[in-house]
Amino acid sequence: MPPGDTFLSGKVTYFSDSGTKAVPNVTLTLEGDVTYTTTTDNLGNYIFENVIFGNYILKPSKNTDLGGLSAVDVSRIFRAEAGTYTLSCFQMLAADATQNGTIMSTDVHNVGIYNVHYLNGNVSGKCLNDDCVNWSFSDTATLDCTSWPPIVAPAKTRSYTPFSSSTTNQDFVAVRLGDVSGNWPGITRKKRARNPGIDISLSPKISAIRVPMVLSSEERIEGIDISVSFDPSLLTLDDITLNGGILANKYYAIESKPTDSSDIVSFMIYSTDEKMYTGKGTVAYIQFNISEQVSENVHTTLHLTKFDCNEQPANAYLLPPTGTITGKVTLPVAGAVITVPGTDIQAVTDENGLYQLINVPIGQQAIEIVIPGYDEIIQQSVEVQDNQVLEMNIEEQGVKRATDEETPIEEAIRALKEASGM
Ligand SMILES: [Ca+2]
Ligand SMILES: [Ca+2]
Repeated sequence: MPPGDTFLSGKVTYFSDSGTKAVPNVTLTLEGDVTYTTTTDNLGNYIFENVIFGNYILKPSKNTDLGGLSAVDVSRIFRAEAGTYTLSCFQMLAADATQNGTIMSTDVHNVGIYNVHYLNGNVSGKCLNDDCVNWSFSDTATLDCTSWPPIVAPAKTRSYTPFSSSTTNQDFVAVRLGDVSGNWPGITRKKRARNPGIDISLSPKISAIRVPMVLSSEERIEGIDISVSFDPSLLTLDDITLNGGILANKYYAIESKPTDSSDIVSFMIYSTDEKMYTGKGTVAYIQFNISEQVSENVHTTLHLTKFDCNEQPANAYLLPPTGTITGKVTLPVAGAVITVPGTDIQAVTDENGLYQLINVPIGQQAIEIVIPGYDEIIQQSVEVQDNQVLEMNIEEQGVKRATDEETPIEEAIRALKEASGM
């Protein structure tokens, strides 16, 4: 049995996209009298060279490239468990994240928790199953799953008893556990202009804020993955809720990463039924408490660092928290114009002098009032609270009525009219 130029080779591909997707960095261990290891290249190919004849077991393994999980996968595992969504054989292998032969709520839970930690950039200590296995393999691309469950794992190894001549096509099909949709390695983010974020003015009177997250393109929403960065020295995550948004009281659930000292909060929204909502608008609200009561006005910035809808980057943005100002101008005027300088927020009083300004940014705000027949612009300063209605009445006291003097142009027009006998 000369070592000679004997070899054993094959390829590892992913289960989706008809096996066209190569899986690099798979470790292959050929174990026998002698043990060899090698890894797949960027095309998924591997080769053992100069293998000594003898008995061997060939085993693939992988613990890298852990993307591909999302709210869409969680939704599909949830619906498969509920019996409303049908999975292919390989999708069932992916859905059984706990590797116990059945698809259950623990699979939904484990993939969900893993995904929000992955979004947050830290999966250390998080596992999909007791053995912390992330990948599964099959020695064949054609599985028969008509008798499942229980899910029968295909052979994950190849045996050679003995290996006695060079051999090719010793292929494996790889499955990233949890990736039912088959979009591994996940979203590759193009370098794009950094989201400018929203600036929020915090003041001593504000104890909590509520920030809407808006999907601005219409989608049939199966799953959404979101990350928001914030300053943990000023803000503490209180809650994430669908209430008040377009997905409230519909078939959706939220999974979020428990709070820690991180400056990013990640969560996902996944559909729990085939009746999915199609539309755009505010999908959820993040509520923060002000962690240490600020003593004066300070500014803080929130950034939407990820917003993927159905495993694709989506058009989305955060809205600054706002309040409402209502009141009455007690001068006997309709048509007084009330504005928030520097914004396009404006209201005009009705015949009773009543007005309402909505979506006013929270914090200290200057308000300007222009009243017909009065020659000064009234300026007032108010403290706008998150999601609250503030009453501000404007009274005549101190407001100077305009003089009846003609402007030079009016004077010129009158003089012309008089001269022409009109
Ligand atoms: Ca399971
Ligand atoms: Ca996926």
